[in-house]
Amino acid sequence: MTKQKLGIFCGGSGSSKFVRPLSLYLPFHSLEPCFIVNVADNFWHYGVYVCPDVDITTYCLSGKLDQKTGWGIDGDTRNFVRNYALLNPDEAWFGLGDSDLALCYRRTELLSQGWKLSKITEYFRERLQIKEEIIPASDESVQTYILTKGGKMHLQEFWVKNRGEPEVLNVEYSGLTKARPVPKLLEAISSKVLILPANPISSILPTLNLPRVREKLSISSSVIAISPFLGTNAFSGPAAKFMKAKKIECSSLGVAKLYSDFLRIFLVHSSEDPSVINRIKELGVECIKTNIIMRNRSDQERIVNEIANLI
Ligand code: FO1
Repeated sequence: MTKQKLGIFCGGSGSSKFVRPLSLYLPFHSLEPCFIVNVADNFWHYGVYVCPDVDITTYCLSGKLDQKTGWGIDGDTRNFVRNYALLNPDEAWFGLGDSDLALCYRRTELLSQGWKLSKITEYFRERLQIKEEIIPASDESVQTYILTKGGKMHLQEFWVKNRGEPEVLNVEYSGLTKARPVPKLLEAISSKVLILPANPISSILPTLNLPRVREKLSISSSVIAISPFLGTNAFSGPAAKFMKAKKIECSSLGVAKLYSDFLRIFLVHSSEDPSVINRIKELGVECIKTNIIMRNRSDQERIVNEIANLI
């Protein structure tokens, strides 16, 4: 039986818990997941091009992800960074494991031979025997910068080097006006779409704001999203800090407003405040309460089945 494509918007660690369960259980519902991944946290470090969200998704799907951190490869060694730190301690703040470095090194080689990021990601997918499509949102460079009292810094510098501590004044993207979505992204969102819980500002908006993406979602797609918030707390990462800086309510309601021009169904956690749910419904979005916290395999299967039934 032919399977229907489901375009799935992903970020990094926040979405990682959902990626493998979706790949395992969606095919039983005749759905073929296509993972559309944020590229706005990509950056150059140690002389290589690192694409954290693309790599997190790749490692999830190949069963290699370090589940404890939500990034990197399980059991990876750190010889490179440890030795680099002896020579250049100020720049050794990014914990790239040795096997992870090998992948980033190969990506850098292929980029220097003129390959596009989407082609390189496809090549890695084949080498690592991953069945599912992984679509980096754009082949062009898009960068997320965080404006703080101490100055402007790249997202990775804010989150990893400075441990997400500086007060955030604003979040800006560079390259977004010139970047185009890769053609496969537009194909993957032509019918059914799922947006995973991820930082809306730094992981989802950079993809949504690429030319034609929002327009295509509002015209032709049926879109379900899972909230990355429980009350006023984000499940992971600096989402609340970024939303506050952008003067957007730090809650599921704030996220629903960001997606309201195309969102059809929003899944929020069972304990979500009824007044928040009513206000989401007033936006014209169907809001469904369910347990969106995944603790074990049966939670994973349950959530994927619920999503598949809604689709
Ligand atoms: N996050 C950290 O908090 N500390 C790290 O040292 C770190 C290293 C790292 C290496 C490879 C990779 O693909 C991701 C890595 N991350 C690390 C995660 C990453 O900074 C963020 O989770 C994403 O960029 C958020 O979208």
